[in-house]
Amino acid sequence: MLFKESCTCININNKMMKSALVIGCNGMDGSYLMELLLSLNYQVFGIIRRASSFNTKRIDHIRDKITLFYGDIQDMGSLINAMQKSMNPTTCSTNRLEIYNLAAMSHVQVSFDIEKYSADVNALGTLNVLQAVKLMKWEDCVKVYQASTSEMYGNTLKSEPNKKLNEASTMNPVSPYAIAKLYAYHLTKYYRTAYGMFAVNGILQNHTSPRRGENFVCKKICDYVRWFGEGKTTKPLELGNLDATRDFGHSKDYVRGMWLMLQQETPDDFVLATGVQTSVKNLVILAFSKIGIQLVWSGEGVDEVARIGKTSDEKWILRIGETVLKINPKYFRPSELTDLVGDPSKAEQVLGWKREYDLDKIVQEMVTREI
Ligand code: G4F
Repeated sequence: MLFKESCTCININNKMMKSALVIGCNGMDGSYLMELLLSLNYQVFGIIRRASSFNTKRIDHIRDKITLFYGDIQDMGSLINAMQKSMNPTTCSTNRLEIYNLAAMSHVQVSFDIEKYSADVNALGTLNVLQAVKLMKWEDCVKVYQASTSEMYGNTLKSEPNKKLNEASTMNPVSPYAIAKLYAYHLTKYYRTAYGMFAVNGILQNHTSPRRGENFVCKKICDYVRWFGEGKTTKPLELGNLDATRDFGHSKDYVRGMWLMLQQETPDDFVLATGVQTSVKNLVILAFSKIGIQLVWSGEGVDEVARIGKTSDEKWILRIGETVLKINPKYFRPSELTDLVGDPSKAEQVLGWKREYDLDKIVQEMVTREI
């Protein structure tokens, strides 16, 4: 049974358990965050959207430890219902419900095709969360985390080269996804200043893991390399812009940062990043190196291809020269965000946040593991 009728806050050693409600809990970040919260003895609640097929594979292993509500960020009634059932009104101000808003239409390229839906979910959905708290007068009962994104910066690095993006950098979004997220970012700040709500933005650079959705670039590349290594595919991998650079971190590190943001005395916004910039092309090179293949590149633009070059594994020797990657322009975006890299100094200094993964470790894990 998904639905739980009322909150029964458990008392361990006379200490009230902390509670958290994760909106969009069955995504990559939601699943790792709920694992973290359970390890910290939280009572964990989550909202999932109804779908015709089961969509809980990332959280099935913790299903008996959490309480799920059906809901939708576009449906304020369902948000209020879940908040009410997750909250303990008797300990409101001392034991605030932590609300993590991770619900989003999170694919940048797809947002060019479904512009209004992206705004409905990413912008107005966040309004629903914050307004629900205000209308119910729960400002003193909750802390809200808003999943903001480095996509909001757009191509700021073009005019500020050699810099890393921090909390003060200019935001100039270039996709429907990021424009909607910028609205939600400002709304979160506005609710903080206008209504004294504990509401914070985590401005996160691209983060990934074996649980990442299949159509994000790092997951797509690592899955391909694993399948190629296992002989499950012979067709070349097709990608779009290889020159784009991103700052890739691990979701597990980033959900720890989210949690830290809600443990502070005063609400504030923080960047989470690794500070390391990697091109999509270098990501491909790194992933193939994990199965003992060095690539040889030729051609330019849409004609660029990668072939098997030198190899440290004799199983590839007879396949040297085989094409393993080509460009498919369908993956180009109407407006490209070319470069991103973040500066996590504030999070490191104020939150004491420290990442445990570097890109080599992330890719090693993702090439080896499916989920
Ligand atoms: O993996 P991506 O689709 O992620 P993107 O656009 O950076 O967005 C992700 O990170 C953001 C934070 O910075 C989040 F807000 C957002 O929700 C999401 O999680 O693409 C990364 C780069 C892009 O430049 C894209 O053009 O890879 C390039 N790319 C090249 N070929 C490709 C492909 N991206 C995808 N998805 N698929 C390709 O075939």
